[in-house]
Amino acid sequence: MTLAVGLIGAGMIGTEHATTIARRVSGAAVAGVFDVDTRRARAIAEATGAALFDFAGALVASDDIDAVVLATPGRYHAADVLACIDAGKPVMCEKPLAADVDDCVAVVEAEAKAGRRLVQVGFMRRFDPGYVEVKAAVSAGNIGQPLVLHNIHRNPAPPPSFSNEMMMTEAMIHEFDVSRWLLDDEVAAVRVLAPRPTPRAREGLLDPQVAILEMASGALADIEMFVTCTYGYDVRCEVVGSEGAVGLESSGATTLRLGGSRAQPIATGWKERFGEAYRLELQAWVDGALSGTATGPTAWDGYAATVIAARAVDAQRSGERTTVDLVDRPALYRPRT
Ligand code: ISE
Repeated sequence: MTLAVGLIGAGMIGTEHATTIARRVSGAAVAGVFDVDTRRARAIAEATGAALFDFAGALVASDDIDAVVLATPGRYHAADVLACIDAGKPVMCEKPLAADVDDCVAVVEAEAKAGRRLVQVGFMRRFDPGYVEVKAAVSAGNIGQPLVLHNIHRNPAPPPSFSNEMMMTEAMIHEFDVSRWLLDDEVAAVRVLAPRPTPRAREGLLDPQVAILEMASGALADIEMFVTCTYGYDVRCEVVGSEGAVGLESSGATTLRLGGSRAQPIATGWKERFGEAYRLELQAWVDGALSGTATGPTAWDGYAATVIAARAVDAQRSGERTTVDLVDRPALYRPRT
């Protein structure tokens, strides 16, 4: 069977997902597309042979669509995710699950009520082969008890409208998820600090910023987010444990040794760095949708990351240590014993 995928949101990441599904994912085809900007939707329809829909609800309800990729801005996600759950259709929702914590709770409650996993959240770092190796080493106990996780997330330049809040809600949210996932732990409290901003930062933007997460187990995770680093797209991490450390270098598979120095290339952007992770993420989602056994990041993971981001924005404004509290985790999201 081929999974007929409907795409809602044909912007940069939606177009990337549609192209990946059409060319590099097996078992699926882009069957429908909707975007408020019909020009963008038409471009995808022409490239993939997908049908054009007049509104998102019609695409979700269509008998010709088996599953949905949601790539609109986060503030529009909740209504469409809830419609997919209602229709019993798997949905791959780009991060954040929703911009608002209450909307995330509504999604978690609706899915728990439906009694089966239909939502996967687009935390693609979990599919990046480098991150997967780090996770395997930590889970196997190779480095002993994890004590500190260092995360680095640098972008060459931010979009013009990028704000201090978006540092948390749009960018660091990846590391909020990575920290929970790598350490298999929840976040108990967050602090946010900022050094003097780089002179290259737009007026008013605190850049870089550093978040410190206290994990429930007693481990710490720090995140340096620097969106105007200028030199490249640089994402990496290191977990320091009681017996050793395991780390992930930026992107460099190749190393050049020349003239007394050693050099590795740094990616120029997210597509180059995480293109394969996006493909693996979509393949896992398609496989899960076809077999009825979803495995990727859950609505609960999306909810937890949005709560951490909201508390991090509070911490950024107040300068205070801010606690992070989650609602009770429904049985659907608890590990099976
Ligand atoms: C951006 O906000 C994203 O969402 C991308 O997934 C991430 O890789 C990038 O670094 C962020 O700035």
